[in-house]
Amino acid sequence: MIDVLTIGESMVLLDPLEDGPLTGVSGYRQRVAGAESNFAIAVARLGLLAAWISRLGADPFGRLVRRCLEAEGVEVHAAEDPSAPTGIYFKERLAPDSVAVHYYRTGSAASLLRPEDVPEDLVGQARLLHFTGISLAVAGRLPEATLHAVELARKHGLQISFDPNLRPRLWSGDEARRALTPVIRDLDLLLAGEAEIQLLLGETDRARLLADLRRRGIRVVVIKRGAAGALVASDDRLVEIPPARVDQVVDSVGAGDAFNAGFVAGHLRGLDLEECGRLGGVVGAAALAGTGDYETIPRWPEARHLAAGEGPHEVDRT
Ligand code: KDG
Repeated sequence: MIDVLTIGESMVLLDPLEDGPLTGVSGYRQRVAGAESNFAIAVARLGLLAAWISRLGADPFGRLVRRCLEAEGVEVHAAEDPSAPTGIYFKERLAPDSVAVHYYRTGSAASLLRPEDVPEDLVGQARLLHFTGISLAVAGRLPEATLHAVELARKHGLQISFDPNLRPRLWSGDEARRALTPVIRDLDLLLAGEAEIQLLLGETDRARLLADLRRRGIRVVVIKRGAAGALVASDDRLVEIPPARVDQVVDSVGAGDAFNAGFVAGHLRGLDLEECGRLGGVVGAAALAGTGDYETIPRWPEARHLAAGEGPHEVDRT
């Protein structure tokens, strides 16, 4: 049984050795990143079985992505495409919370993932499918493949979680609204940044926003509010999650994926909404501490400990 299945593009991340404009940096550290694989890695670190569906270039970068995910315990279901490359992107860290991204991913192998590449038997073995708006924003066939995975997940009775993950470099607000509004319905979990869900639904009033989401059949709504914490709403509960303690903000990219993983890991273990929110908060906060997207994410015992407010304890992060 797979706990969490996800689908999307991962890229080699060229992470600058220094902060500031890329015209001035002396070099890059090679890493791996991608919202859905960040999520899968974090879920695996939190002790659950995660699988990731994608497509990789038949190139050293594709091998690097596969090796990195497998080393983190994620089951990789990705064919190698001999005629399309693995995508690459650069981060440009102007400030910890102002990180620009530069993509070299047009025509990448992952963007060409087709519906028939999504193995139905694999979907049938999973408890939850997690997908994000990035997979629907990429030009190519990945959006179609992702929506097919969602259809299969419904057919097989999986829980479904979704994060809009708006990326302005991939599409405009209007394009995102057109594509994502129909997707935001009949979900078990919606995990969204406050500004992005307000933009997508054209509503800033909290009560009206939550009522709209309830009408759309969203069972649990999680609104991520950054330094203000989070709000978790279900049919009968509305819980304010205070912000987790943040020791250091080095780079905010990937923190949302980490929050999602903490929340979902708690949810799949049957924890109460508030505990799930606290787990999301501490796992998200941990991701802020490093320049990579996921490297500083804790393992389950440490995450539980932090969420219980007992303070950090030493664990092996290798
Ligand atoms: O959430 C983090 C992602 O934005 C990052 O890893 C890169 O997947 C990525 C993307 O498409 O922007």
